[in-house]
Amino acid sequence: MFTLYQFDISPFCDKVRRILNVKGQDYAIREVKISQAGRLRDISPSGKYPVLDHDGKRISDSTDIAHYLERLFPQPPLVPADPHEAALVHVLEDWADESLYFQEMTMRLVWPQNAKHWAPILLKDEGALFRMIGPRMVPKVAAKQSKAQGTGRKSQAQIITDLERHADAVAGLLGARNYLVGKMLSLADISVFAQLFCIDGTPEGKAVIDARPGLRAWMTRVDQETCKRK
Ligand SMILES: N[C@@H](CCC(=O)N[C@@H](CS)C(=O)NCC(=O)O)C(=O)O
Repeated sequence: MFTLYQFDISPFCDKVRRILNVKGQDYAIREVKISQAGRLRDISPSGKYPVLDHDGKRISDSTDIAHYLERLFPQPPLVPADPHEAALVHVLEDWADESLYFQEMTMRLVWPQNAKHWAPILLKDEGALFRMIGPRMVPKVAAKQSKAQGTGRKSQAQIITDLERHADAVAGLLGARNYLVGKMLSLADISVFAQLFCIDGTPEGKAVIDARPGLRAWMTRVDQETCKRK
């Protein structure tokens, strides 16, 4: 039995849900309140989510979870057997998790025009008081993390320029292919998709993706192949 401790709008939690879907595994979801995340040390010692509970064994970090599931359920493979392809998948996953993530987080939760939409969604399960004061706190907390990483020191125009380069790079990698690495859906597709899906949830990000039809077609394909089958 799998239980996913998560924040619904986290790209890393989306990534894990999609991996579980591809592997054909059922799971229960336990939504974690942001206000309690740092205190639930028995569930997540780092305070970060996703955490996947598998019959009482807890695995944190989406990459560790991905490899855990890959070992348990090798079919369909999300990490290619070929070492060159596996290396490319790893590098793309790490780029998505460690670079694209800060763009999505900054665009959704720091930029005031988007934070006013996304902060209340992030806080939807909180108590009334936190739902009232939280939307003003979220952009400040997110900005602190984003500034420490570097993205948050850039202007919105600079971040859009970076995003355009990233989008061109993903579109260029795809060319006329269906997937980022090799001929099959892989962890690279799911990881990059999960971050771009969040970026697509901002008007600025959507415009960058819409301007690249090949990228949009790939996003639709990955979404369809990784969503939960009814
Ligand atoms: N490398 C981790 C990153 C997870 C992560 O940063 N999760 C964010 C939500 S998107 C989080 O839990 N933030 C809470 C915090 O930093 O206190 C993974 O791949 O799971």
